This record gives sequence, structure tokens and C-alpha cells, in this order.
Amino acid sequence: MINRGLGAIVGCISALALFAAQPAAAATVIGNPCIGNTSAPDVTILSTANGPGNPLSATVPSAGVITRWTFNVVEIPPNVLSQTLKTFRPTGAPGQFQVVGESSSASMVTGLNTFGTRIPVQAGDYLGSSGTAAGKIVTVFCETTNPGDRVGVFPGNPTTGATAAIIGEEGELQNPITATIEPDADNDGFGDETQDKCPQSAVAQGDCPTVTVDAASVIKRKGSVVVLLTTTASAPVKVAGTVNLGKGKKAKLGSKVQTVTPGKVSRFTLKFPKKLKKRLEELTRKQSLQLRVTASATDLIGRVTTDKLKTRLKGQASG
Ligand SMILES: [Ca+2]
Ligand SMILES: [Ca+2]
Repeated sequence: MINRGLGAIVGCISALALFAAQPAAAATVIGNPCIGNTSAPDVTILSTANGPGNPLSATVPSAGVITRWTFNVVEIPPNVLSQTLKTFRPTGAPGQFQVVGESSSASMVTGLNTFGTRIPVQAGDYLGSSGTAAGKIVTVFCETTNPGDRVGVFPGNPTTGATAAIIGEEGELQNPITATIEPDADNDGFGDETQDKCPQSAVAQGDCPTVTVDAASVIKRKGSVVVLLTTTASAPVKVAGTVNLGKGKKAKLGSKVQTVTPGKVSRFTLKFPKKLKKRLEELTRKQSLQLRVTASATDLIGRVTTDKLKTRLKGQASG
């Protein structure tokens, strides 16, 4: 079905041997490292299956972001040849797919070409490609002699967002593309291993924002104090206090953990334990105890910042 116009690309033996195993990592490599050795005009292809002997999955096993792709080609014709990685998602209709992502068009050199990209993918997405040479659609693929290698063929060049149906499927053909898929735990569309320095937050791709906590003031009540504080980013905050009661004794106070929203003053209540209440009742109103307060905020990656303040608690003896 494909017009295998070899054009300027000289047919050659196919090879699966050049794929080097990746070091163990959470990233996954899919696709086929075969060497593109022929081409066809006016078509876009997608890989539907890899034959036995290729350990890589032909389709996307789990959601993530394609951060890198390779394209292997035996020889480049004199006119500049570019190829584009495309990702396809089945629509549910037989043979029909939507183009859900594309790399930029990449100029090829003879041999193994490697490119960075950023294409979010879902489990079950397919890889495909199309190309251009001298302004015309020229798509390079591999003749592999392996009947289990299969591609679907689209007429023309459907682009991102377009829905297209394959006009047929053929064996012993493959797409000379591998894709590295990194996890994207925060679902921000940036691969968590090489593109996202803060995989804990979808709002940050650079270093995770640090949190500054500012304990501003204390409201004193009879059996408790209320600490007012702010933070520079949303973070869980805990407030603790200590009071020296004299004779080596200490009273410890603690708040519940609250998530503080930046730009909003939050209130943390520290209730007095019995021994502090008792000690205050023993002291005259001219006497006082020092309360040391520490507010601790924990950022997205577990870094803790603190702010401290001191205040005095007056004696409450009635006499
Ligand atoms: Ca991410
Ligand atoms: Ca992020």
C-alpha cells in the first residue's frame, strides 16, 4: 500500500542491534531503535506493534512526559530532511486517532539523532512520525523483515488536534523512533527527572519555593495565648512555646498544625498546661514569666523554617 519510493535514501539492512540499555531509572524508553532505511511520500505513520525480539513497548505504558526522542536513519539525501515525532490517542472509532502532541520539526543527520522535547502523554498513546524534504511530505521508516513490526498509515500530515483514520496497517515496517518518558507526579507537563526541579508542586518548575514564617504578635488571655502569624507560601505550620517555671521546671505549650495561606493572618492558640496556670496563680501581678514561642513552617520538600518571639505572662495572684 505504501509507495516505497526510496528516493535519495538508500535501502539498507535493518538493525535492532544498536539500542543500548538505559541505566535503571524511573524513566521509561519506548518505541523502536530500528534504522530508517526507506521512505514514502505524502504519508504519516504510527507504530502499532513491535515484533518479538524488541523489549520496548510500542505504546505508552503509563502517563508522563516525553522529554527526549531519538531517530535513527541510515543516510540523508542531499536536500535537508526533517522529521517530527507525533503522539496519537485512539478515539474509540476503529482505526481513528487524534494527534495529541508533536515535537518541533527536527533536521536529521546520518546515524542516531537525539532531541529534547516536552510532550505530555497518557497510557495507551501511540508514537508516530512524519517528515519533510524539499518542502514535501517525506516520511522515513524502517523495513525490518520482522512481521511483528507493524505501522498504521495516515494520508498526508495530520497535525495536533486533528482526528485522522489510518488507511491501512502493514507488517515488516517500523517507525525509527524511541521516546523517553519521565514521570510527571504533579501533572504540570514537565518531566519530573530533567525538566521539573519541583515535582511536588504543579505551580513551580524551578526550585521549590521556600517558605518564610513571620510570627507577628501574641494576644494574651486568661488560660491561653493566641499567636498571629503569616507565611510567604502555603505551608503547614506548628507553633510551640516554653515557659521556665523556676527550680528547673518547664511548661511546654503546643498548637495544632494548620495550613497557612499566604497573605492571610492565621491564629494559633496555645493553651496553658495546668502547672503553668498554677504557677501564674502563685505569682503577684507585678511578677511575670517569660514565654518563648517558635513557629515552624514546612515547605513542599520538607525544609523547615522558623520564627521566634518572646512575651511575658503576668502573675495572677489575687492577693
Ligand atoms: Ca512535573
Ligand atoms: Ca512542578
